[in-house]
Amino acid sequence: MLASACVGEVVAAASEACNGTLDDDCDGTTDEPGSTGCTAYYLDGDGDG
Ligand SMILES: [Ca+2]
Ligand SMILES: [Ca+2]
Repeated sequence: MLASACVGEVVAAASEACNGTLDDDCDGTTDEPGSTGCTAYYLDGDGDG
């Protein structure tokens, strides 16, 4: 399972935020491309660019 604050429901009113860990809108995908603050790439988790 993904680390998430979700309880098994899609939160339609929520927006995915690119925070690296959580499925903010509970759609089953974490930090999907197009999420708020994200590019089409995965977050650079270690910050080395
Ligand atoms: Ca999501
Ligand atoms: Ca997120």
